[in-house]
Amino acid sequence: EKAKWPKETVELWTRLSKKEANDVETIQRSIIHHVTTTLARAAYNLDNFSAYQAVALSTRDRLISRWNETQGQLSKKDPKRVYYLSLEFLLGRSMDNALLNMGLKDTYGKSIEQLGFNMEDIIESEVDAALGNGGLGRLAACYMDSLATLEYPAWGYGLRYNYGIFQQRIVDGYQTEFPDYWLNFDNPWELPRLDISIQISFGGHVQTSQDEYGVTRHNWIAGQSVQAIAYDVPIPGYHTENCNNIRLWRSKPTKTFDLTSFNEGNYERAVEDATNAERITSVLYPNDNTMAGKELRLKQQYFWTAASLHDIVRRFKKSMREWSDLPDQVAIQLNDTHPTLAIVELQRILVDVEMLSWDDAWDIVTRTFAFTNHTVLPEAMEKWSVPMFEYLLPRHLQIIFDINLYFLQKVELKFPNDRGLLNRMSIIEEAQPQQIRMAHLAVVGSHKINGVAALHSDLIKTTIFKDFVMYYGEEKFVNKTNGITPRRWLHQANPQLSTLITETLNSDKWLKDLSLLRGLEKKVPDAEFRKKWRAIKRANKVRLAELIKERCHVEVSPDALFDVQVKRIHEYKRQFMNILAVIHRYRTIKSMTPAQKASVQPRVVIFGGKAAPGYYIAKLVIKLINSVAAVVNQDPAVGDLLKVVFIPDYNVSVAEVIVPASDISQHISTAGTEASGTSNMKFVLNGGLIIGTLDGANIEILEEIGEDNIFIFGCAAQEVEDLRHAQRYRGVPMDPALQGVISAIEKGVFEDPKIFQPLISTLTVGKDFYLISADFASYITANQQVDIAYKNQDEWSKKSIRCTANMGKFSSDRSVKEYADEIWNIKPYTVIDEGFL
Ligand code: GLG
Repeated sequence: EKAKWPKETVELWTRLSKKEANDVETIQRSIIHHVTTTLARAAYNLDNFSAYQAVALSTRDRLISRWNETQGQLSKKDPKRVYYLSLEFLLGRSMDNALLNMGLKDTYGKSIEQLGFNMEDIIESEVDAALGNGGLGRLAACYMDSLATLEYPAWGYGLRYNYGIFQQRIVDGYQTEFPDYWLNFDNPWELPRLDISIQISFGGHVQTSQDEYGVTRHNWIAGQSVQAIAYDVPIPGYHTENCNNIRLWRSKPTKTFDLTSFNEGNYERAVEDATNAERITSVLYPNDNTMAGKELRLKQQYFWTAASLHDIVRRFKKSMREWSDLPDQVAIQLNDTHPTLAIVELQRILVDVEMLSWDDAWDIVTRTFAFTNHTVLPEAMEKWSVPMFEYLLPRHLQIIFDINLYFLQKVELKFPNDRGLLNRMSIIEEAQPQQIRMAHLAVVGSHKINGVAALHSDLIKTTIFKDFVMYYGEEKFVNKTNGITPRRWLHQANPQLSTLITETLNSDKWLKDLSLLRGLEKKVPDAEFRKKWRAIKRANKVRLAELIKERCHVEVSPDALFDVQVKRIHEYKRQFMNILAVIHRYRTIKSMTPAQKASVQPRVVIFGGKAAPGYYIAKLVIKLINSVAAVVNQDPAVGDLLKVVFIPDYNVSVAEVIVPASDISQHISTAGTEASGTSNMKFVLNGGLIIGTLDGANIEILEEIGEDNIFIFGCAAQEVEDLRHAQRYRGVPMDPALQGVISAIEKGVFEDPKIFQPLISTLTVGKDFYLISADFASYITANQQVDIAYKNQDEWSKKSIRCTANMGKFSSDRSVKEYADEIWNIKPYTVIDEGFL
C-alpha cells in the first residue's frame, strides 16, 4: 500500500513518527498528556495511584517504540527464533524494571519529583503480575529478561489469567485464600492485539477417509470452538534497544452463532456456552509441584499450545521455506510437561493439514522441541486420564497412541522380549482408566531433555528417565543449571549494594557479566569496605523490619540475626523442621540462667510462602508457625532473644524487600527433592549466607563460594533410600531432641495440641518420609554454628562479601547462553536504533 503513496505523504509520516525524546521536559509532557487525556483527570490533585498510571503509560510508550523497532527488524531479517512455552510467568512489578533496563530511571525520577510526586511511592502503587506459583514461573521471568538483554530473538508464550496466584491472608493463624483479580485497574504493561484471533477447537470426532493415493487421512470434526486473543507484554533488555515479547492468550467466545442452540431457540444455553469459553483463561491453578488432574486445566493446556503453534507456524510460513527447514528456523522449549501437547499438535498440523508423511513430520517435530524437567516428585508428574482426554481431543489421542506404537516398536527392536521394559517406557500407563504419561511423551518428542541443576540432572538419568537413557544414550540428557537475573535481584532490589559494587569495580559492566563480581574479593581485607558493606545490610534490615511491623505487628531489632525461609510451603521443603528447631531453641532459652542468656545470639526467624489451597498438611504448618509465634513473641523470658514472624502473602515484590535483608536463609529440603531452588542464589548474591542440605543448586553454590561460607548439614541424596528403609524396617528411634519438641507441642504449649496431631503423625517412626528426625541433630548443630559465626561481625562480613563475589555462575545470562548454544542453536541479533516509531 505504502508504495502507492505520493512522496509528500511518505515524508510526512517519516517526519512525524520520530521517537519522543528522553529529556525531563518531554517526559513530563508525556506524563501530563496521559493524565489529561488517557486518564481524563485534572492535572492537579492526583493520588499516587493515578500518578503511577500516567507514569506507567508514558513508560509504556517508550517500550512500545522499542518493541516495534525490534519486531520490525526481526521480521525483515528472519533469524532463527526460540519460543519459550510456559504456563507461568511470574513477572512481579514492571515499572522499576522497565525504567532501569531502558536507562531512564534517573530522568523519570527527576521528572516525577518536579511534578510533586515521589518515585518510591509511585513504584509501590503497582500491583504484581503474579501469573505463577513459585520457582518455575519466576525462572521463566528471569529467562525472558536475560534473553532480551543478550539480544536473542525470543518470544514467550503463556496464558493471560484473569486471576493470578491467590492472595494469602492469615486469619486466626490459618491461611485463607482470596482471588487475585489483578486486572481491576487495567494493565498498562500489555498491548491487546484484538486483531490477532485464532480459533481453537475441542471435542467432536474424527473422520477417516482414503485419499487418491490410497493413504488414510484423518479429519478432525471438532465440537465447540473458542477464540484465542493475543496480549503482548514487552520485555526490554538491559541497556540495549532490543525488546522481546511475551504473548499471552485470552479465551473469548467465537463470534459465530452456535447454530444448534440458536435453532433450538435456546438463548440461555448459547450465553452459557459463551461464558464457558471465557472461563478457560480465568484462573491460574495454584498448585506447585503437585498435579490436580482437572479437566479445565487440560483445556488450558491445549488452548494455549494450539494458539501458540498456530502463531509460530503462521510466522514460519511467511518465509516461504520448506517444512524441513522448520527446525533451522524455530526452536521450542517446553517449560515442564505443561506444554507437551504442542508436540502432538505440530505432528497433527504437519500430517493432517499439511499432508506430510508421518516419518517426515515426526523428524521435524523432534528436531524442534526440547524439554526442561523441574522435579522428580511422583505427585508432580502429569498424567491425563485417557477417557477424559479422548472426549476433549479425540484426534490428538489417536496421534499419541500412534507415537507410542512406533516408539515401542523401536524399543522392542533394540531390546527384544522385555515386556517389563515396554510397560515402564510406554507413554500409556495401563491403569484403570489408562493414563497418558506426559513426561514420557515429552522425552520421546524432544531432541534434548534437561534438568535444572547438576545433581537433579544426574538424578533424572538414574530414576524417572533411566530406561530412556539406556535407549537413547546419555547425549540426549543434559544439565542446564538455573540462574537468576542480577538486574532485578541485585540492581533493582538492592540499589545501595549495586552502587557500592559499581563504585568499587569502577564500572557497571558486572550487570551484564556477573563473573566480574570476583573483583570484590580484593576488598575482603579492607576494613573500611567491610564497614560500608555491613551498613548497607543493616539499612536493608531496617527496611524489612518496617515491613514486618506493618504486616505482622511485631517489632524486631535490625541488630538481631535475620533468619529467613520464604518459598512455597511443601513437606519436602521442610518448613516443619525449621519451626520444630525454633521450638527447640525456645525451650533451650527458657531453661537458661540469666548469665547464660546473656551470651545467646538474638535471632528473628522469618517465614513466608503460600500453601496450595487443597494441601492440608502444608496449611497446618502455617498454623503451627503462627501459633509458635504467638507464644514466643510475647514471652518475657525470651524478649528479643527470639522472635518469630510469618509474613503474609509472599510474592515477588515482597521478596525484593526480604532478599537483600537476610543474614542467613534456609534451603533445607530432603536431599534429592528440590530440583534446584533459585531463591538460594538470590540470597547469596545479596551477601546473605545460607544454611542448607546437599540438594539442588546448593551443591553448586557450595562449589563456587567455598565451604567456609556456607552451612551444610544433613544426609546426602544417595543415603536417602537407605535411611528410609532403616526407619521403616529397623525402627530407628526418633531423635531425642525432636522427641522433646514433640512432647512440648503435645502438652499444649502452643494452643490445643489436637490441631497439630495430623502434622505430628507424619513423624511417626517408619513414616517420616522427609527424614526430619534423621537430619534433626545435624540441623541443630548447623544452626549453632551460624550463631557462633555471626558473633564475629567482621568475620561474617568477610564471608558475606565472598558470597557475592563468587556468584557469577548463577546469572540467568549464563544459563540462557548455554541453552542458546547447546540446545536451541540460535545467535543474538542486534537491533539498530533508527529513531522512528
Ligand atoms: C521447580 C522446582 C525448583 C526449581 C524451579 C525452577 O521445584 O527446585 O528451582 O522449578 O527450575 N516447581 C518448581 O518451582
